Amino acid sequence: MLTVTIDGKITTVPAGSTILDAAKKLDVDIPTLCYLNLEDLRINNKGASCRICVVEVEGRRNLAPACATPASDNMVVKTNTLRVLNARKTVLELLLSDHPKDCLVCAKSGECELQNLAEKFGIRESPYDGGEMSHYRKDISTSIIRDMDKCIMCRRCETMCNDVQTCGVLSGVNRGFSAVVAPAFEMNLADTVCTNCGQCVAVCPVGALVEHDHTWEVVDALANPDKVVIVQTAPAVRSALGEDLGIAPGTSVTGKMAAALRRLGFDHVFDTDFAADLTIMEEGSEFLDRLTRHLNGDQTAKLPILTSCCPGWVKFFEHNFPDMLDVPSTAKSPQQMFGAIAKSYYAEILGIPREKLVVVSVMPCLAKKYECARPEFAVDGNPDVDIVISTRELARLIKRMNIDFAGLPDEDFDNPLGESTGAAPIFGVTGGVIEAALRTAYELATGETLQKLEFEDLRGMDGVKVATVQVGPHALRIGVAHGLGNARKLLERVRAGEAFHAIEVMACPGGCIGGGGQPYHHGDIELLKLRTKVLYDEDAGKPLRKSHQNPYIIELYEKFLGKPLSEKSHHLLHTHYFK
Ligand code: HC1
Ligand code: SF4
Repeated sequence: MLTVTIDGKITTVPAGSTILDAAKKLDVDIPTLCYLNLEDLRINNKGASCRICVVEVEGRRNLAPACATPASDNMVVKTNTLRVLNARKTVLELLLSDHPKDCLVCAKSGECELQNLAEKFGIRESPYDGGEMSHYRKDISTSIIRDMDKCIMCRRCETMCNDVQTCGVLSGVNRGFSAVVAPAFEMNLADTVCTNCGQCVAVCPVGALVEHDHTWEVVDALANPDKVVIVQTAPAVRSALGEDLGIAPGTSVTGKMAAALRRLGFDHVFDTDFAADLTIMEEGSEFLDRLTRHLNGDQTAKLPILTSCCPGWVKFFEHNFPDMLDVPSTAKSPQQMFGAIAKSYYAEILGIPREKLVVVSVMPCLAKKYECARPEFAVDGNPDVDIVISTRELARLIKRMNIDFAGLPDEDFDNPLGESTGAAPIFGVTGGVIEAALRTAYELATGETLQKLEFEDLRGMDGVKVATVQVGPHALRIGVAHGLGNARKLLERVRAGEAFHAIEVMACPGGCIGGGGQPYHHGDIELLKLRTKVLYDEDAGKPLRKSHQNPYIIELYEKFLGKPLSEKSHHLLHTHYFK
């Protein structure tokens, strides 16, 4: 261990630690901008490019960046000398001299790390103002808006896109005022292999990368007397929405969320969790069908089955594994199953044409905005899901409409599309979809009651998890990956011939709880663990915990779909993939 003194306080840290690690241990605040390190998720931006974290180290002539300078034994550090403060102030003034001053209308206002530091350092103008500035056109995709005039070249997005997600879309190009982080040939994101995962947005410290906001489309729809407007909320939203509305992290806000959506004026408040149960019925049945045929020697029955509910992952495998498009499950995602059922079964119940119904989704994810716009998810140009807003956008809408969220009572979802079992909320956590599928597949395959519902080997933050699960006579080899880089590693193993029966992939680190549309986590891994706990607790507290027990799913099959994998189910609930 190394002994380090910072601002007169003494601590010990293991070899390999940085000055910043030691400062964190002592609760000494050193400002950072480019720094990002979520160790459990192997996310580490090593750029050390912004130099806002400089400190004085006794015996050294130059100031040292705390995030990239290794601690050494008996090191003495000062973080708040005049020299340090002046250096940080200059860094901020230089950054601000090439940064638009439109904070009033910036999507990141209030959450911008640069704005917060400028405030903290009392910067009112920059002596470097008035010189040359960078100018780029805005790049607007269905999911993401890139406004590179605001980029501070911290390169967090690049690390995320290339090292963590292995998508290779973003890289720093050019020099001086032309320097920018951009796709190849400065193409629009929508024309690249970008998966819309939104993880670059999740880590951008400023307003250079933000979600494409669709809240005004929702306000317009709600004000239209000719429309019936319904809403579905994804599993992970309830684990984090409260964070943006003054409620302690780690608090489930499911009941308050349902109440708020009702106050916003939605005609019916439903739950994607209902469709998650439906997904298990279809995907679980597809898995058992493929497994049985495979065991009977049918070469066309491909294994492993891959989950297909994450649209970032779907676009990733379409681009990167075009030779394996017959491997993923054909089941649509819960979001799209919900839309298809709402605009057929539920529109029939209401006795209205599908065009009169507006389906709004609240998702932790930015790729869901892209997913609902895919042409195959529309009938005669009318989409199954009309508008997607993120968790952050819902919080914004609740504030805009003056709803006292913390003071709301807990309310239930409406039925028939609002009921769910415990298998559904865990969809929002890495490993949860496959755990939910196994609960149902086990009982359907064996006819026996599953005694222990928690599959501990499939839980946790390891990037790739592999476990063997006994289902009757079959020892099933299951894989789980979260983050697209981990997915790539696992899929390469499959391509190389390693045998698996089923694999779950979620594009975002931690699963949807860490989605690109969730309240900003600012690199706090503990926050992601708290969100995970909310969803596991919600599962544990439900009276029914297996999808096939959901009474409204049973009714949907009896009254409308027939049975899983029926012709009608195939037509409404399954899809195909494109090269
Ligand atoms: Fe997800 Fe899913 S779990 S993809 O992560 O399968 O977004 O929460 O809604 O569709 O149910 C996201 C979450 C979500 C779908 C479900
Ligand atoms: Fe890369 Fe995901 Fe951002 Fe697209 S959305 S640029 S894939 S990190």
